[in-house]
Amino acid sequence: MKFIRAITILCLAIFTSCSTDSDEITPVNEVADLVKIQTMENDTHLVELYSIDGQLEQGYNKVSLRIKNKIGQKFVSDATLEWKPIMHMEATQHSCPVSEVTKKPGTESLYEGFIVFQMAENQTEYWTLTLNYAINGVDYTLTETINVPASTRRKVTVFTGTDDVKYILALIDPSEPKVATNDMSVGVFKMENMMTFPIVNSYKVKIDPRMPSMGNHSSPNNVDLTQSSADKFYHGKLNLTMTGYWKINLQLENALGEVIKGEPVGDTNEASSIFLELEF
Ligand SMILES: [Cu+2]
Repeated sequence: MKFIRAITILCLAIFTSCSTDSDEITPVNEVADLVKIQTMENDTHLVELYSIDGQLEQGYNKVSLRIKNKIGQKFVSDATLEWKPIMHMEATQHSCPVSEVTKKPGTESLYEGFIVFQMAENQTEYWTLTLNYAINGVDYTLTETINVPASTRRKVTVFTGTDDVKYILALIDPSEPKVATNDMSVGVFKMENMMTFPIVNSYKVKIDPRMPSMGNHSSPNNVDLTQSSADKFYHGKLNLTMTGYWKINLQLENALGEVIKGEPVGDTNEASSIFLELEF
């Protein structure tokens, strides 16, 4: 009898605490720290595109999205999807480096990934984004024009190596440079064809930051970028000793340690043929 009473009290305690908890749950705003870029639409769904500042631009972009059912206005939590950006140029069409689109951990409805726009739109040439997605075994698709303006400083560089491969190298961090030793990361991709841009593995990105306006001085204690097995990007340290305009001269080394693009900076050579830019 005593045992049963104990169980009863225990059950009551669990039920009481559970119902108290659920009463207190307010819906989490999963896009609270994001800004909407645009809402795309087909017959069945609204797709909201987000980024940190509500814009896309030439270079590396982290993009989030959520899908809302037009009927019921509920967000979809169990979609599988892929995206395909296409640049419509006068003479040709091509895509760009992209990640897979995956559910953001800890959210119900938010999906995320990255897109590297190696070219900006112009008066006559533009980008579209196609989303192919499936919900409960039913396939859907949606395509809309997106705005990809040029970045003010060079955040992505496209070049051909001595191996005749076309590469795309994009700055990821620092996105907010400081007078400090900054964590630096870039993505390195190769152009397999007009539509496929896989990540390049086991290379090295050598960096030499310079201030052209101040005698082209460098900074000490920079660390060249090597590939992380976790995110497949290239990581190193970038020491910025003052604010202003910095040109980050680059050399790309293949897995054999051979430089396949870029030149060392010195007295007779003020810049490498490949570089990124920062100004802060
Ligand atoms: Cu293009």
